[in-house]
Amino acid sequence: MTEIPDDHPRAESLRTRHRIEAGVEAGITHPQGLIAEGRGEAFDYLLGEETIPSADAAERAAAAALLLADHPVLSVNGNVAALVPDELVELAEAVGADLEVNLFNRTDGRIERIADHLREHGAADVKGLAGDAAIPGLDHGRGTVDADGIYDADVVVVPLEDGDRAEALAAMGKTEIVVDLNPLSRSAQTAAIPIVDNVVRAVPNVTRHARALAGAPREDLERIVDGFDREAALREAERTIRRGRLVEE
Ligand code: PTJ
Repeated sequence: MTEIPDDHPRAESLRTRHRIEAGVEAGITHPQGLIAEGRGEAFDYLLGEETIPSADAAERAAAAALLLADHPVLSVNGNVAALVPDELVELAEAVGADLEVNLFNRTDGRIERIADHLREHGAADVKGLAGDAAIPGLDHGRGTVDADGIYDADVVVVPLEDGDRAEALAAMGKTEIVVDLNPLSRSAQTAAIPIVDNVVRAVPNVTRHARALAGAPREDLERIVDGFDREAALREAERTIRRGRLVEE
């Protein structure tokens, strides 16, 4: 990997790009993940490559919803496995969630490689290999999940999710937390809690909030979830992107 100087103004963004490239080389990330990364980078650039206040509010509401959940599950695809494996394991531990590999471009080989990768980063148990249940309304590949994982979950975190699947999961009555840099994507528009932030910032931020809220009374957590205004958050993100924030080249 080319050395990226720390003082490069966009060092973090360039490192993120290299992690996706390495993920493709390792057979973890799908080649289409490179295109998804490019789209994400464009939105992130316009957001100023930082967590805007409405995204931080969404991250806090997400932490509260995960702490309130009976069975929270974090869905892992090829992009997030390459970008934030340690951070996903930490979030799962902080909120008592399962990790489930769930792929848009599903192959058994890639599921196994991602599960191994997460275990190398400290995950005790990784779901997704059973594939013994189906999300109603989706074709076989895209709808396959684990019966004791996403199928059974009441709260699901779906980073960089495809719109059809986000809608189908919401139709099952699950509380959906989506991480997507595009506030206009169907996934963000469908989510109970849309987090318009880069997954590399969003996942550690949700963990930080969860640690701060651990042990809080249920009523306090419920107040945080109920007080989150998804429409206002989506509007603020879109307004910020349309205006564009200055990021040095
Ligand atoms: O590993 P698989 O087979 O499950 O495939 C995963 C990808 C991401 C390739 C697949 O779901 C896909 O093609 O996604 P899309 O339709 O390109 O959507 C990706 C969305 O995520 C876009 O709205 C991007 O703006 C957004 N995005 C990309 N990178 C990030 C991001 N959002 C947050 N953080 C990022 N780093």
